[in-house]
Amino acid sequence: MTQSMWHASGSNATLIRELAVIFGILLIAIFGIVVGLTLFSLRRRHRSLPQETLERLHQASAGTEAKLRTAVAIATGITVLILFGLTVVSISVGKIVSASMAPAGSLTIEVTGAQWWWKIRYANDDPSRILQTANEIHIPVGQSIAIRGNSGDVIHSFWVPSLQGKRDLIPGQPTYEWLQADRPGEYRGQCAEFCGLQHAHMAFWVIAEPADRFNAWMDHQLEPAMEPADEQSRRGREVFLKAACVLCHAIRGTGAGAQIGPDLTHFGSRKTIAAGTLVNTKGNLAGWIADPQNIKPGTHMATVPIQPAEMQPLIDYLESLR
Ligand code: HEC
Ligand SMILES: [Cu+2]
Repeated sequence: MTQSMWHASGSNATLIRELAVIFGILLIAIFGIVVGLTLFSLRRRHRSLPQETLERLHQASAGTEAKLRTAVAIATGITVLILFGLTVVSISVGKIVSASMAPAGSLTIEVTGAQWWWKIRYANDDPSRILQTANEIHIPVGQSIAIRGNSGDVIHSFWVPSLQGKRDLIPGQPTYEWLQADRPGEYRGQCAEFCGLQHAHMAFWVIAEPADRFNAWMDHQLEPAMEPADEQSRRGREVFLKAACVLCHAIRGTGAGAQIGPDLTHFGSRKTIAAGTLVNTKGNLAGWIADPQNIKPGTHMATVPIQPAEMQPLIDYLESLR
């Protein structure tokens, strides 16, 4: 599914879409009427009237004046009523959509914006079930999800048009909201607050799936990274662990535990590379590691020199982290 507020799949998104429809239809209708009347009166003006008719019109002008005044008063009244109505509708939708308290018992997901990717953390009272991941949020369909937003650097904005309205992520000032997907699906989200050079390449996916599939995903993600299945991947892991990658990335179950960049424990299971910038394929991954600055100029991932012979094992290893 693409990223579109017209494909609403959650109650808040549906309200926002309905608001847009009401505004759209009403304003287009008014625009049509105004343009129509303008064209009509322009045509009438151009018709030249004989002298005697003009004189007759002048005499009738006292009565006509009063009629016109009433017409203008009524039109003004209607305008005020419409504006008032739209204001009330708009404010009520805004109030519902920006309600920050999720229903009790909701799953809480902490979303931290970073230039230019998303750190995702599933909160849990049981520390062994806290999950850290990046750029892809899985949620159970039909359940309310509390989102606790934060930022590590500048102001970002969390936005999944099919599921909710925008919510700013502000450094040091958590923001709260909740969302729910009524239908299973893959919903694209995007940072909606200009946050620097790669703002446009700061996307993510929300994947809503039935509870049993979500639970299976969760259980699997909580596990440490898979052991390399073959010699090639084993070599790849060595390459990763002795290169500078470990200064920024974590792969649970190995010695790599840095939190500067996205957690890569189950990187191979994600749809995209670098916050929705590239589809997650071996070829794209090779391009990304060889020259991240070329793909995403300004990105905070450094170019780490990798020997040509070591690139293939490294890629095979990372893609095997499903
Ligand atoms: C200086 C810190 C740093 C180093 C060193 C570094 N990375 Fe990164 N890496 C990042 C950051 C930050 C991102 C997020 C970039 C973005 O999306 O703008 C990232 C993104 C990635 C991604 C995409 C993750 C995703 O979910 O989209 C992969 C894969 C990756 N790095 C692998 C590597 C490998 C392999 C190495 C070593 C060869 C490496 N990185 C070295 C900081 C680093
Ligand atoms: Cu941003």
